[in-house]
Amino acid sequence: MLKFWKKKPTEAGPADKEAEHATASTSTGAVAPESGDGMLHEALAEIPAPTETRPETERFVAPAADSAPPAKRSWRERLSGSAFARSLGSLFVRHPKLDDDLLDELETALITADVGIEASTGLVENLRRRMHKREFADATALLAALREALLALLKPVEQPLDVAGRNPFVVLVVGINGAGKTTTIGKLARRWRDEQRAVMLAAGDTFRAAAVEQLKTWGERNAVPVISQGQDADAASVIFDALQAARSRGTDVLIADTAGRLHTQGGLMDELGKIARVLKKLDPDAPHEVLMVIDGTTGQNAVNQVRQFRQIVGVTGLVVTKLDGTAKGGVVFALAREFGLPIRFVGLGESATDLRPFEAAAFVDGLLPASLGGEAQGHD
Ligand SMILES: Nc1nc2c(ncn2[C@@H]2O[C@H](COP(=O)(O)OP(=O)(O)O)[C@@H](O)[C@H]2O)c(=O)[nH]1
Ligand SMILES: [Mg+2]
Repeated sequence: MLKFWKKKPTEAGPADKEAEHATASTSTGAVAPESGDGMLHEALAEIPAPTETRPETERFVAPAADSAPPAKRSWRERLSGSAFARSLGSLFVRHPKLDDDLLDELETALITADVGIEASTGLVENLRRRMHKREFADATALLAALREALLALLKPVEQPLDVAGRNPFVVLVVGINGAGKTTTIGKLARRWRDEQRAVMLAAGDTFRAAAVEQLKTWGERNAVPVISQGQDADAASVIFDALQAARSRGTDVLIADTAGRLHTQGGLMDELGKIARVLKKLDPDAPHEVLMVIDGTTGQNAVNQVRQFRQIVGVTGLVVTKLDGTAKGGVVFALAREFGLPIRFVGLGESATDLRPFEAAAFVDGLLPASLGGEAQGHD
C-alpha cells in the first residue's frame, strides 16, 4: 500500500564530497587526527601562536547594524512552508470525513514528512483504534487527538540549555558539513551576549580557511572575541588554547566550532574524541554540552548521523536547523522518538533571532492546521 516502505535513506549527499575533499586537503597536515594526547604538546610547539579577533567595540555592545530588534515571525509563519504543514493542511481540507481512508492518508502524510515509519504507523494505529471505539465525533476531534500524541512525543525533549554556573561553560558544536554549525554558533553568540554573558568563540574548523573567516565575521558582528590559528592547525590545540584564554579572562561561555565530520570517516571522528579528551585536561567536566547540529532537510538519514556521532562524543543536545522553508519537519519527531536527546534549539531562518529555544507546543501547533487551536495558542 505504501511505497515509502521501500524508500532508502539518502546515503551520499554533497556534504560527503566536501568531507572527502577536506580529508585530502589536510593529508599533509602536521598532526594526524589519530595522534594521541602525547602528541598534543609537540603539536602545540609547532603551531604558530593563536590569533584573536578582538573587536574594537566593548564586548557587550552590539554594532549598530545588528542592534535593532528584527521583527520576530511566529512559529506558524516560519513552519508553514514545510511539507508537513502543507500536506496535513490540505489533507483535512480534501478529506474532512472521519474514516479509515483519512487515517491511511494521514499515515502517508506523516511518513512522507520524515516522521519515520515506526512512529507514523504507531501514531495512526492508536488513532484508528480510538476511532473504531467511537472516541472521535469528527475529523476535528481526531486532529485534536493527533496534536496531543505529537506533543507527547516532543514534550520530553523540550529541555532548554542552561549555560550558567561554569567558568566557562564549554559548548562543543559538532555535525556534518553544511548542517548549520557555524551559523548556529553565530546565533548563539548573539543570544548569550544579549543575556549579558561574556562569550568567546574557538575556530576549531581548521580544514577550510573560509570556515575560520565565517566565524570571525560572526564574532565581529556580535562583538565577541574569536580564537583561531591558521588553516590546517590542529583543532584540538585551537580549542585547548581557547579554553585557557577563556578561563584566564573569566569568560562565561566558550563555543567551539569543529569541521563537518561525516560519520563514515573514522579518522576525523577520532579527532573529535581527541578534542573532548584534551579539554578534560583543563576541566574534567568539559565539554559541558556537546551540541549536535542537524540539517532539518536531511530526512531519515539524520537518525543515522546522530547514532554515529553519539558513539564518538556522547552528544548531549541537538539543534535542528533549516526548519523554515521546505524542510519536512517530521525528522524532529523521529529524533525525539529514537534518542530522547534534548532538542535545545531549532533554526527557523537565517537571521540571529531565528534560532529559538525548542518549544514542543509551538512547534506542533506551527505544523498542524490552524483551525484547531494553533492560532489560539499564539506562539511567537
Ligand atoms: N534557512 C536557513 N538556513 C540556515 C539555517 N541555519 C543555517 N543555514 C544556512 O545553511 C548554510 C550552511 O551553514 P553553515 O553554518 O556554514 O554550516 P556548517 O558547515 O555546519 O558550519 C548557510 O548558508 C546558512 O546560512 C536555518 O535555520 N535556516
Ligand atoms: Mg562551519
